[in-house]
Amino acid sequence: MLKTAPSKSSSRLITFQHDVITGLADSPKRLPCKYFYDKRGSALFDEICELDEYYLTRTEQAIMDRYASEMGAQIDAGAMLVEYGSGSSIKTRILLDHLIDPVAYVPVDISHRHLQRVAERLRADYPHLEIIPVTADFTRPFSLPTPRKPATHCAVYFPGSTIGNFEPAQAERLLRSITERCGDGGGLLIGIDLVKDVETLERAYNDDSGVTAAFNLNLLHRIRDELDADIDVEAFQHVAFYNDAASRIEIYIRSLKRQTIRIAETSFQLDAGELIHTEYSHKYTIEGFSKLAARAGLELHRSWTDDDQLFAVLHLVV
Ligand code: AVJ
Repeated sequence: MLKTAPSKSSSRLITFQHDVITGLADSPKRLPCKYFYDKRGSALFDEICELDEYYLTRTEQAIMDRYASEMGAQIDAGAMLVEYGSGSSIKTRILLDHLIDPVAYVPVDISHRHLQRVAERLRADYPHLEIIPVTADFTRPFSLPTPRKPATHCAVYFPGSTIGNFEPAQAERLLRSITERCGDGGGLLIGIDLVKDVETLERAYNDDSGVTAAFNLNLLHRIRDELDADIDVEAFQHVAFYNDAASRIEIYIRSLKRQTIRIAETSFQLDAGELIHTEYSHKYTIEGFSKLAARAGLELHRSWTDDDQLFAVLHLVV
């Protein structure tokens, strides 16, 4: 038989296994939140976005609906719009509707199949816009495609408070890479979740119907099914709370008993009550975020928020 390089999907699996084993070997234990988004995880996330408790998506969408024409006017003609973590590209549509002669839309997402389906629907709805999906983990270096019509500049759209997943130093590094990618004339349109009362924040990550819990614990299902791991997924629980000092929601998976999980040849011991960190969701003030962005070479140009100041969309320029 011919020897071939590992297929894309098998190398993805190797990376997943490597990241899981590295994270569980760490102390405290952790699992990267980017692995939430397999097919089921992406569907659960879409469900979260519909929850009463989860104000983020609805509020950001309302800001987009209300101000998309103002936002579109900030982005010069001839732009290649690159979206980081595009998911279902729902909020993007209103922006696309208001951009002046964009050259291409490049949704970047880690979930390959979901991205392909979304791109197909966009092509049907925007026949005059080149849609170039890129399957990539935007936290790692990746190259941008060259559109058929040359772009005059690159505008990055980074909605959804995804930046909140990163610790400030990482966020700064990611913003710096966006600055370098965009170059002069480029800019960033970014959605950030604002600091607010603890009750509202904690409710958003502990919904009554348990969708967020299922979303978090889906990570264990993925590890069990894709890595053929030995895990009693019923013996774990979702935990989410606000850390005021760090201005962030912290999400964990708690082991309900002392137990061992096995992945490939490696075993991991968990104590009863032990936490596996899965996600941070940082909350910012507009001022605080602007300072962070300034350190990465981006200057606040405009900001839009809702009447209750729950969420903000910022336009920053290089
Ligand atoms: C997609 C990162 C914005 O932090 O609110 C929702 C993910 N996690 N519920 C967030 C999430 C649990 C979400 N982001």
